[in-house]
Amino acid sequence: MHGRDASPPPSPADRRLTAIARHLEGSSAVDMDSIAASPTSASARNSVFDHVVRAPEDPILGVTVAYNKDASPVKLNLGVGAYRTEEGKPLVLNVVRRAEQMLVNNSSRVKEYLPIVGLADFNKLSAKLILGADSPAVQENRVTTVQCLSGTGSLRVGAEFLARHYHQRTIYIPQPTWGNHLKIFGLAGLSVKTYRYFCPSTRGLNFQGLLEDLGSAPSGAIVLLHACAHNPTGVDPTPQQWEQIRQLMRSKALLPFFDSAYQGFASGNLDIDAQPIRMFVADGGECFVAQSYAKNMGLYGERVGALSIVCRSADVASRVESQLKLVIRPMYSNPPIHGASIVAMILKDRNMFQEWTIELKAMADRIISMRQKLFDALRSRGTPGDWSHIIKQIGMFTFTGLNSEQVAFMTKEYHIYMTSDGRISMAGLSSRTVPHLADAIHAAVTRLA
Ligand code: PGU
Repeated sequence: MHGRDASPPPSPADRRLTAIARHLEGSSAVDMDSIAASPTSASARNSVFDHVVRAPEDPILGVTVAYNKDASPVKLNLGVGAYRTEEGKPLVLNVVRRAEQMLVNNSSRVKEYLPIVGLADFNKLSAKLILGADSPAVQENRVTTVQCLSGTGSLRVGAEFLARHYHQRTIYIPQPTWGNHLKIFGLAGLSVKTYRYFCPSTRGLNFQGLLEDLGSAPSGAIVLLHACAHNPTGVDPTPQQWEQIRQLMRSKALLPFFDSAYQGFASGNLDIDAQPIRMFVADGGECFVAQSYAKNMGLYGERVGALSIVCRSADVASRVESQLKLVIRPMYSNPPIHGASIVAMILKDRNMFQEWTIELKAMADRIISMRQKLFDALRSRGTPGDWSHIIKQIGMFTFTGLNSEQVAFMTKEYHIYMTSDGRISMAGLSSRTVPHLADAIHAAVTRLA
């Protein structure tokens, strides 16, 4: 076997993945032959990786990298969707601290590997949290839930499963959407298309465009839906619009894949924010849900999430789970134990659950109060334009309508960091920093109209 290339020739799918990977790295195709043939002496040939092109920073996480390099005392990071207190500090929930303390104090706890699908209690409780405690699908064992690496990992495992086992390889994602969706689904081997979602002139939902695009999607196509608090627009369909979307999708056998990264952050209520998903599950059809505990439990770096696949029978669900294990095992073998243990403890204990919902509501309320403060501050400055979308939009973000030039100006002159599409993480604002942001927006829109 030595010296022999054991890998089979690349398939068309492999070649497509390589092309996507190259594109994402920001490099064009590299001519390997010309590199190998060039008459370079051993000493001048510095590295076998000399041809590697520097990739651009991530459009969202790269904002924090730039922010960290800025020495200004007034700098403000409104890029990443991560909650901050009124003092501008990251928050660890009291209930999370309490759960961690209990875990540490329990000397019978060990650090053995979890099963491939993760912590059983966590999975069961996560399914109930998103689908409802009395969900018939859960009671009939028609749901398979696997613990994954936060929302991103849950989306990726679901995407890989679909690429292997689903007959339709096209997924429709909203335009715009969280930037990572395109990469997650594309690299899993699915063909990614978009459906109209946002109307820039009304700064609201383009419902007609959405219905038209989903209406002309091929039968069976997968549709990525934000369960609530759409990122980056902060615009969600109304319950009546959700019902119309459901009817249209079911009539065309479109497969719903919900991304639930903000349960509890939109309305402050976990059940209300899960309603769109529950509508789809209630009709008995299939449904995918990726859940993240990054925001609603503040467990960002613990990477805790779950993928649930709702099936039509318990038998199908158990076969689907057996295949999910084959997806997960060669990726990361099994998920981490600590964060999932915290979540399971909080979801299981009545008092802790109650404490969590109160802390969650307080986070959601603080964000809502920032919306009003920013809106008032712009109005009192007489800033040109209609800023009512700041108070109408929902969840962690405001999609301001500021263009990339105005954003660059605010970063340069005011040390305010945000994504270039004009998205502001409202959770990063405080009463103290609102005037600074309002000054910056005012200057940007009056100077760079
Ligand atoms: N889905 C959506 C809609 C999201 O906004 C995010 C996070 C995720 C999934 C993934 O979250 P996990 O941390 O993997 O659970 N978006 C944030 C956080 C930064 C990022 O881009 O990952 C954001 O600022 O958009």
